[in-house]
Amino acid sequence: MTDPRLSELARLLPELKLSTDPGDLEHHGRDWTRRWTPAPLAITYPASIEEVQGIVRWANGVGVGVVPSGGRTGLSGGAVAAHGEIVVSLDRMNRVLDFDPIDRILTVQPGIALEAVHNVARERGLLYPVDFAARGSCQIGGNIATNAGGIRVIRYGNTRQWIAGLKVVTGTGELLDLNRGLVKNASGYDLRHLVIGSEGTLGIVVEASLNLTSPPPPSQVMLLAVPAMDSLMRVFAEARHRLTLSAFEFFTDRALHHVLAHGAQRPFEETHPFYVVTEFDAADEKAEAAALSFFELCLNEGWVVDGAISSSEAQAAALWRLREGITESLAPHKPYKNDVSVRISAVPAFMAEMQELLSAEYPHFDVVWFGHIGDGNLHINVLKPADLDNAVFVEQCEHVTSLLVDTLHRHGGSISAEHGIGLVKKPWLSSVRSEAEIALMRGIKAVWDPNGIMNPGKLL
Ligand code: 2HG
Ligand code: ZN
Repeated sequence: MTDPRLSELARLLPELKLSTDPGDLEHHGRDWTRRWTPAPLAITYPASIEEVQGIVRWANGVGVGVVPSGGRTGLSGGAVAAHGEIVVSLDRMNRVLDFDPIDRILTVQPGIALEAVHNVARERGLLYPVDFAARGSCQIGGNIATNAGGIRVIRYGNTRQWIAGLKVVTGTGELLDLNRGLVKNASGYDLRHLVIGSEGTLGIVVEASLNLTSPPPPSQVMLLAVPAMDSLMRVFAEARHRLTLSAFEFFTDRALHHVLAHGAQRPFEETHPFYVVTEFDAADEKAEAAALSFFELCLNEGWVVDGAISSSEAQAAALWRLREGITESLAPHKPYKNDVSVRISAVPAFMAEMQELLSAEYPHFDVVWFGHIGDGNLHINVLKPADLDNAVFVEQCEHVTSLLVDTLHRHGGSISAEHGIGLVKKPWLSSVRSEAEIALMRGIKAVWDPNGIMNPGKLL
């Protein structure tokens, strides 16, 4: 280790696992956004809160940026280390620390995978309800730092709703123990909620207490073929009225085209403009009958032209695969991603305006729409035409984003619904947050992280 700053770190924390191996720098220096070339100074793998504090104190002393690193499944560049930062990988801090059945609180280290949290909760007869396709790779610390959403927000809310307490190492290396699992705590600013969604810019989550809940009754999954966006809104209103929903997702024929090309099974013979995947409680015959009468109504009204309903877990999983496999199926086409939200009622007008703008200016682009339409959250992936130069593609996509920003502005929407601002959406932060809000955010950052070392360049 030739860098004197790293020798100093090794001297201060002799037990700390540290790597400058090029493979590790490459692996831990980036997330699922592939736009930046990783160039961290080194990767650290702390095994304790004290080691995390030690790293942050050292970084303040030598003026090195600190990039917290979880599963790095983010899509906004929030975990990229491209400027000689020290990466703090939480991979080794992945244990379950405590479970209290009276409180129904599970206390974990930040590096535990979301799927492992699901499994531990299930073994206790309970549910941790935040869920999305990256469950096997993403880590709870990253979920908290980004206030992760996903496919069950419609029923259970975002990660924020499930955090009973947090231990956080601030940008000065101080350890905060926030809320301690209390249900009621009316003692001033709730700093826990500042950390949730702060994208690693205020501190590092080093322990989390998660609220668990009762699992829902058995469910069914329905796939619906929908001829028009207005019909889709009617289907949604009716589903919400008649069923107890735990998900209401949509995708377009282009999305289906790509998942099928990636190996999924074709659900219907014909293709249709839109598809809905919805999951709802189906505890007994009465609930199943309600689902069928909902389907019949949609069919009779012409809002739906075809449908399939799961009658086993395997069938439910196969229907879910059509929606959850989309991101993976698009990856080889180097997609430029946008993740936006508008009020649910504004979705049809917003989408129609955007599609008109896109087909006028970029008729050669394959634009794939899908997402959590029951939350007003749409994912818009523009795929790179094979013959288009990458730099030109990115330039044109940034213009697409500015079209989106204008359209979103008219509909009161947001440029980031659940993926965060990170590096990718930073140029557009001021389109959704006022000058006064951004000034307050900067002020808060300066108090938590006076030397500006925490995840530098992200968000603000
Ligand atoms: C999803 O909902 C994820 O599947 C990824 O948020 C979205 O790939 C995307 O654009
Ligand atoms: Zn999503």
